[in-house]
Formats: sequence, C-alpha cells, structure tokens
Amino acid sequence: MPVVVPDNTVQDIKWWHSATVYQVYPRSFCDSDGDGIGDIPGITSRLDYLQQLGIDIIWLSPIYQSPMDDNGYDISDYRAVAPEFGTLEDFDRLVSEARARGIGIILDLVVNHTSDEHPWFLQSRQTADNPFRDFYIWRKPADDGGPPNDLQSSFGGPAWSLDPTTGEYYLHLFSRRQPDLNWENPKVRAEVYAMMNWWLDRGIAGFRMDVIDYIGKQVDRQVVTDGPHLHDYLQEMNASTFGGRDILTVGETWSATPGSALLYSGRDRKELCMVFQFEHVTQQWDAVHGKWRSKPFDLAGLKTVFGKWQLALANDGWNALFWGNHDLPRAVSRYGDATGYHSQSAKMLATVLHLLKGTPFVYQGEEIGMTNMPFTSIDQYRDIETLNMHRLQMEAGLSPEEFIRGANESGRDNARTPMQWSAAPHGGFSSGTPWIEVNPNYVTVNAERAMTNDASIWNHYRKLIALRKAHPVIVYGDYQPWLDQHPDVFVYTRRLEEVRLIVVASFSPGQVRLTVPTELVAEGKCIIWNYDPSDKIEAEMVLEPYEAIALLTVA
Ligand code: TEU
Repeated sequence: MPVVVPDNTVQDIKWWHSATVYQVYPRSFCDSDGDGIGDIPGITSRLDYLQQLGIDIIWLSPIYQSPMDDNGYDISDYRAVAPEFGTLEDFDRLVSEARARGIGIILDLVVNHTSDEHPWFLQSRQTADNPFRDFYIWRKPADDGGPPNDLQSSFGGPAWSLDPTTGEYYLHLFSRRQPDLNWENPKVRAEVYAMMNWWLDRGIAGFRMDVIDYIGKQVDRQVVTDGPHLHDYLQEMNASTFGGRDILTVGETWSATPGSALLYSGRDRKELCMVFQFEHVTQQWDAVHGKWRSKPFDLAGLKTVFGKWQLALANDGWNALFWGNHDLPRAVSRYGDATGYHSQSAKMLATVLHLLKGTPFVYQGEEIGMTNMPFTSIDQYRDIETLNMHRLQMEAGLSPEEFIRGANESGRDNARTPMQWSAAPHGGFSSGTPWIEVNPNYVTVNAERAMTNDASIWNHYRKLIALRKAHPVIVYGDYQPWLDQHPDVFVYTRRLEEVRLIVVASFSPGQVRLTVPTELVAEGKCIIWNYDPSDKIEAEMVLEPYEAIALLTVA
C-alpha cells in the first residue's frame, strides 16, 4: 500500500518502516545452563520480556560455530551453531517461539572473512595450487620479504600475515585469525548465497551484514571500502537469495555517506533495506586518536549529522537509527549522564532517536539504562581489539592508567558485560561465573526492577516503540530541524499532512531557558515526556536537566 509523503512522492509502505529491532549479543544475554556463557535457550526464555517491550525483530550477533577469537565474528562453520550457544534444534525452537510472539529473527552475516579454522582456509593455506587457494587473498612478499603493502588491520598492526607453509602472505583486515574471503572469486559468492538460502529456508526474517562495505575491496590498489564491484555483488546477492522474500536487510557500513547510502538502500536499487552509518559516532571522535580519545561533547555537530542524514534519505533510501551496539560504549554513558541524571538522560536519548525517521535499533540493556563498566585492571577485559590495543599502546609508552581511562570510555567490552536481569548474584545472568564480570550497578539497574516502575527507562522505551506503531507521522513525517546552532537543545519537527510532531530535548545537566521560534509555539497532545507532561509549547520555556518532550498537533 503506498502512502503520500509530504513532497508528494509516493513511498511504499514496508513492515520494517514501523518496526523496532532489538540486538542480542548471545554471549552476554542469558545463560540457561550455568557455564557462564549466554546461550540460545537463554534467549528463548526471555522472549516474553522482549514481547512485552514491543519489539518486532531480534538481531542476533553471530551464533555459528567459531573458535571465538572475536566472539563469533570468526566463523568456522556457517551451517552449525556454536556448542556453547546450543544446537540447531535450539535455534529452530527460538525461531518458532519468537514467531508465535510476532517476533522475527535476523542473523549476523559475516562474510567479509571467515575463521582461520574454516575448512576453506585450512585447504587454502596448504599449497599454492589448492582448489580453495583463491577463496582467500594471497600475495607474494614484497622485495624486502615484508608484507605486500601497507594495509592495516582494524585491530592494530599489518593486515597481512606470512604463512610459512607456502611462503606467501594472506590478507586479514581484522585479526590474523580472520582471513578475508576473495569476493572476486565467483565460487566464493556462490557458496555464500547457498548458505544464506539455507538459513532463509529455516524461516529467518533477515540479515545484518557485517562490514559489507568491504566486499568489493581491491587490495593491490589499497581500496577497501566502496570498491568498484561492491554494488554489483550486492545486487547479485539480492537476486540470488532474499530478492523475492519480504525480509529485513541492514548493512554495517562505517564508510557510508548519504550518497552511498542511497545506492545501498534506494528503492529501485535491489540491494538492501537500509545501512548503519556511523557519522554520529565518529563525529565525537578525536581527529588523531580516533575513538580512544573523545572530544568534548558537541551537540551542534551531532545535530548536523542527524539532520544531514534525515534530509538525504527523506524520499528514497531508509535510515537505521541507533545509539549503541556491541562495538560501542553504552549510550547513556557516552551521550547522557550515567550518574547525575541516569534515568532522565537515558529517556531523553531514547526520545530523540525514536522519533526520527528510520528504523530504531535498541542494543540489549539500553532499555534499562545499562552503563559503561568501571574496569580497573587489564585482566578484566576480554575483547581482542582492546587487548591488542593495550599491547600496542604499552609498547608505545602509554601509562596503564591512561589506557584504562580510554578503554573504559570507548572499549567494546562496555557493551558486552552481562545483561542485568535482577538484583540476584551476577545480575541474574548466570548461576555460574560469567565469562566477563557483571557491572556492579546491577543491584539498582536491572530489568526486574525497571519493569515494576511505571516511570522507568524500560517503560519509556515501551511507550516509544508503541507510539511508532500508533502514529504514522513518526514513521513517515517530513523532518525539519530548528535552532541548529543551539549548544544544549535538540529541536525538530516531523510533519505528515496536517499532523505535526514537535520534539524538544535538552542535552544539558543544568536548566536551560529557551526562546522558542514562534512557528513552534503550539497546543496539542503530549505523547511522551520525562518530567511532567505539558500540552503546550510556550514561547519561553525552562527545560529541566535532560528534559525531553514531544507534542502532537493537528493543523
Ligand atoms: O565491526 C566492524 C568494525 O570495523 C569494528 O571493528 C569497529 O571498527 C570497531 O569496533 C570500532 O573500533 C564488525 C563487528 O561489528 C565487530 O564486532 C567485529 O569485530 C568486526 O566487524 C569483524 O567481524
């Protein structure tokens, strides 16, 4: 069914336009058997919780067989479930139990690379003329015997490792245990598509595609993202797998620009439904040290990025909206105030994000305001990226205290501490010893407590998810920013025909006096608030710390 959007173009209605996705990191969600590692039966046991929250889709981070060098983003068998997570039967049961609750499951498709224990790689490394040699990317050493070129791994150090068996280097843009597949080889692509169809036939609702912007790489030219055949491969994948099925596909694309996002998600492109862009994340990073040193928070910059993406994908393509995931620090710690205004700032962040145009993604624990973890020693971290960085930065002379300060602000383990279910030992995550420590604030920040409090962050998320279903203006309304340069408030409107939604949110820990543009002074219905509801936007407002309010008006 088509809907007329404000500039009179027709936008097809898709079920995923009004859906909310919830990301589960299986290792840290719920442990059913006491081995300290979350598992699939654990996820199934929490489906009622997710149904109550109102989400439509669960994105599962990888559950496949893996030596777990990068917690499953290193797959050794694409058609088997990691034994620590359960069995294929457990997975099928999760899919059917989820479906019974109106929830679809999307899988993480990690096909830029495999594990070094994948049978393809074990074959590939044996001899230079092995039939699987071209499944990966091998090059002769440079004249000095060193790596063929300067490509670097995301986890630090060269992206090339020398394999003594054949005396050649193989490419790994992540750890040396994650060799990159050679997408130029049609046999690789055919294997990937067959595997995708095998999972689609099991009834999954889609894929999140890991570093999918890398698959068109041309290593000899040192081109990694946006390679010349990237979009050809995605169109081929679409035609060979999910093209005829009504599923959700979202690409992870750190390199995406509004222009490339339209190529990935444009309605006539036959590629993906949407991509994750990371400009609002990297906008807050230091120009030299990247995520390991953050800049002072810059709201005007953040608003510019969101506004740019809202406008660029207003009539074609689609935004994926998120504050956090398993690679990023906790949203309330990064963008809000996890100590002074924990509840208010977590609700404000949710309000601002969920009322934008796009599909919102909630990362597990975000809905109860889980915070960054106060690690005190390097022994507590588990993430390969953090541990590699530690080694490199110690060699470079950084002090251990400085390293821990940076890692506690930005490290990936912040997002990977166990889900806090209750005030029971280990937050109710496991009856055994968790693989990574639980954040000590589980005693007060936990799901059980949040669900019994009407004013909790959890109930705020539940309302926002339901509002998206109730009000087409949230799904399709035209976005307009206001007060762009204001350093403390984020103000925007959405409009669909005669209905207007006005969103006013403060990012300040102090009170803010605001002179409201006359066009926004209005009476209507307050649909979400985190202090007191008000059915008016007045010419002069005093916003409380991290206050957020949204008013629906009809012209
Ligand atoms: O992440 C891609 C990626 O580039 C991240 O490593 C990111 O750069 C980093 O976390 C930010 O510092 C995906 C997965 O989401 C991640 O968990 C995997 O480790 C990675 O791919 C390799 O599969």
